[in-house]
Amino acid sequence: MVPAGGIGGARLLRGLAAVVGDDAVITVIGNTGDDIWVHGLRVCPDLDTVMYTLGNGISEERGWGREDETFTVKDELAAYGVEPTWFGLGDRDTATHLIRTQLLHAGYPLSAVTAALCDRWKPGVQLLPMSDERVETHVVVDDPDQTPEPGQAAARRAIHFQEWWIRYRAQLPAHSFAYVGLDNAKPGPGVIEAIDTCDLIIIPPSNPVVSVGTILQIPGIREAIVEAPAPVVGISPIIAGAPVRGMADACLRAIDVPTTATGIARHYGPRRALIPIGASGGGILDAWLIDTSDAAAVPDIEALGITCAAVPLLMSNLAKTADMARAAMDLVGFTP
Ligand code: FO1
Repeated sequence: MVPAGGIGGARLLRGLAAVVGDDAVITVIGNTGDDIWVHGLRVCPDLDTVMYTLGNGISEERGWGREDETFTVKDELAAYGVEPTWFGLGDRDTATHLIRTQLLHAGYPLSAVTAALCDRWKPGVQLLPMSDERVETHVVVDDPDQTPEPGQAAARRAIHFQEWWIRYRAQLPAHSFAYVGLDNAKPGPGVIEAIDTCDLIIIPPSNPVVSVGTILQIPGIREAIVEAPAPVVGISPIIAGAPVRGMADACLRAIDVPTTATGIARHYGPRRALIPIGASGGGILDAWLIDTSDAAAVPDIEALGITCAAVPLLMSNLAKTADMARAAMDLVGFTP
């Protein structure tokens, strides 16, 4: 089972699928906190990134949206002066949003809609939304439209994660994250069952705050992973103090977590406390794979009660990603 966000999670899944082969069932719990209503369409970026990446429709260059994409509709909307002009709505991608929006309006839950869309893309994994309820990540920032009076603190405003991420490139310092709708959200169909019955849990190199972190916020999911019978191995999204892609550092700063492989291991926490032996550590990790450039951190991470190894973590091609997936399995003694 893999709780995944966008690009990092999707790319790891390609390597994992190559290692375990067609007979294995990979269940992906997809982050839906990035989801947004745009021009009346429901857009689910992290679900679509997994679906397109594993269905071979992804734009490799962008890491999101479709290959061979055009943005004519986006440009026409901008010509009308319709906001949000900052959102990159692709023409091919719009077909996915139109179908999803129609099915949601017809009353189908997001899980059923996602399954229907995957009928076309055949990603080769079971893609389950973390929840069928709407949960949206918002970011509390200093209001960019207001200049504070001298000596006055800036007014704060919550903006949608996508506006912070795309329009402001996460350059507006984030004070905190708010998960709108979280209070009445429950795990989507099949999510807890997948955690309880799977043979291995891999925490992929997705954004630990707004992707994996959001999934763990859904009541019941984190608890299920802590108690899961399967081993849990994570892969660091931070190499030598920087995210490989994206802006996870801006997110980690907002929650006072160091942008280091060790910082995130500590943030996720050990599943088993060192003392008393085997007691719950309250965390989710049995093991943590870090990059060779961070090898000096292995002893510190092992001292947390988390088994650790350092291997090359750059997913620059399928073979290297497959090696990473194998190394993660080896670290917890799992053979597919
Ligand atoms: N990311 C951008 O940086 N710019 C965009 O214009 C953009 C549009 C977009 C449209 C559909 C979609 O599924 C994803 C899109 N993304 C875009 C990526 C999106 O912001 C993701 O949520 C992040 O990459 C984090 O996972």
